[in-house]
Amino acid sequence: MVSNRVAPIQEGKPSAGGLAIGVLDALKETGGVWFGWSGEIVGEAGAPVLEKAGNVTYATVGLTRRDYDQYYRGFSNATLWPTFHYRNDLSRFDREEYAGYMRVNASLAAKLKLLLKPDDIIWVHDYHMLPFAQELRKLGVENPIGFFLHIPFPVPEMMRTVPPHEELIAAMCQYDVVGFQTQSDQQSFTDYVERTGRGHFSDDGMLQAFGRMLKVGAYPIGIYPDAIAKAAEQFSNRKPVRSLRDSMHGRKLIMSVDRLDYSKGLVERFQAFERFLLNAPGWHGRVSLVQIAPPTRADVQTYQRIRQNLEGEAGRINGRFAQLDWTPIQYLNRKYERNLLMALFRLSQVGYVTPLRDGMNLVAKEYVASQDPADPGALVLSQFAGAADQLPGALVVNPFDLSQMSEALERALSMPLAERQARHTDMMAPLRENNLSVWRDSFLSDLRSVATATSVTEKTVKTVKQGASEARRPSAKA
Ligand code: GDG
Repeated sequence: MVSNRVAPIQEGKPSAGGLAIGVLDALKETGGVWFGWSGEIVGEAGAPVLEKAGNVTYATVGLTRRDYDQYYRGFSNATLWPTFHYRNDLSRFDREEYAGYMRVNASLAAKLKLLLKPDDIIWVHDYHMLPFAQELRKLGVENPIGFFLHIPFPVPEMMRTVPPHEELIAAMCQYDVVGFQTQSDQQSFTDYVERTGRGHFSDDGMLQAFGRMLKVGAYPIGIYPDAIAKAAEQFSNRKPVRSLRDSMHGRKLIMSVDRLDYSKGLVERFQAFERFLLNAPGWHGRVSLVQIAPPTRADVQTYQRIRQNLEGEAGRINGRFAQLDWTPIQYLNRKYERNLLMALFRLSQVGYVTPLRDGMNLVAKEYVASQDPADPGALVLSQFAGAADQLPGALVVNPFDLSQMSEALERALSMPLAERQARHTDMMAPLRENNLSVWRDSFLSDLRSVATATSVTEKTVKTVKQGASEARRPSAKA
């Protein structure tokens, strides 16, 4: 596994971030190496440091300040992240940052190469590493290399706002398999390649582009719903959960948990809750919204702005509606232990998950899995989260429509038990069917078979070409 950030998650330690959760859970079962950045800024980037925990070996390297600024803070998080989430108004392009992004990919590829064995298969994750396979190929690495994008892939018009878009797409075509969260992300990618005339699909469904043959597919990431259900139940009596329960005095609870990111639609969510309080005065004093939002990328400027904005909105709305014994919004800007979060989900009556764009959104899936089947909460979910395709029992909303979100909150809070149970059952079935192992195994099985097919084709092509040139070559006798 290769990703920008390697998170050596120790059990019980808080960690926010969907990629880390997914990759670690998927790797723990099979064992393997996880290669990437250690999270440290160093004077000079050295060789990978290896640490083994269970059957996973963590191979990490530091980044210099310049690498961090250009590759991570710059091109990855100030150009690609906003554009891929349809916020090109927040995106900036700087040639030097792009050069830094390419340079770091090349240097990480060279470091990984030192660790590679001939039969390794390499699975690369996310937007920080679009050109990683291309750099490995330049070094002569022929192992199968797959890529999975955890975030949305934008429509071609949006992709073209990133100046080096064509180089990036060409680089992505150096992988053997390119995977997306949803069919529509996959479609956006293939639309780009086909409309620019840079590739076409052959009869066997493989994409031929930029001189390579690759498989493009949708592999929606999952969770382990039964393990989550168990953890949620077991942690239900932990002190912080009990304290929250006691402080609610029988009030209903709406729960939201997100990294503090503008793509998660937090401001709109607070405003829709405000609209709900305006429209439904009967609920005053009877319901609270708890928003947990651990900060991330705090040194990227747009993230500082969203934080200020959100704090302002929470204060304004609370000032407007709070009573001496009731605070409508509890806004907590910190991380919590994972299992505790699941228990908080179980305690609440509504999961309120309304990103403006999201590759998948694991919180929505975790919310459903955490519920008590005898008395489950209802889920209000944005239509722009990949998870909306997979959770048929959710109340799906447009996060830009505050009135619709306000109505959905009211409906969720008043939903009869039988309907909540039916919706919960409808959602648990697909969560079990498409759990995290299915995501991992289907991706890896495609990667193995594509790599085998490609190497057979290449060998055949080589043999045929050799045969042909030998036939043309005049024999010594002649
Ligand atoms: C990216 C894509 C895609 C959150 N706060 C805390 C905490 N979390 C955990 C959640 C969940 C994870 O972090 C967040 O995952 P999401 O999927 O919701 O969002 P991103 O971090 O943006 O993830 C996303 C994902 O990758 C996987 O492919 O679904 O679309 O953007 O698991 O529970 N965990 C702990 N404390 C917290 O305070 N322990």
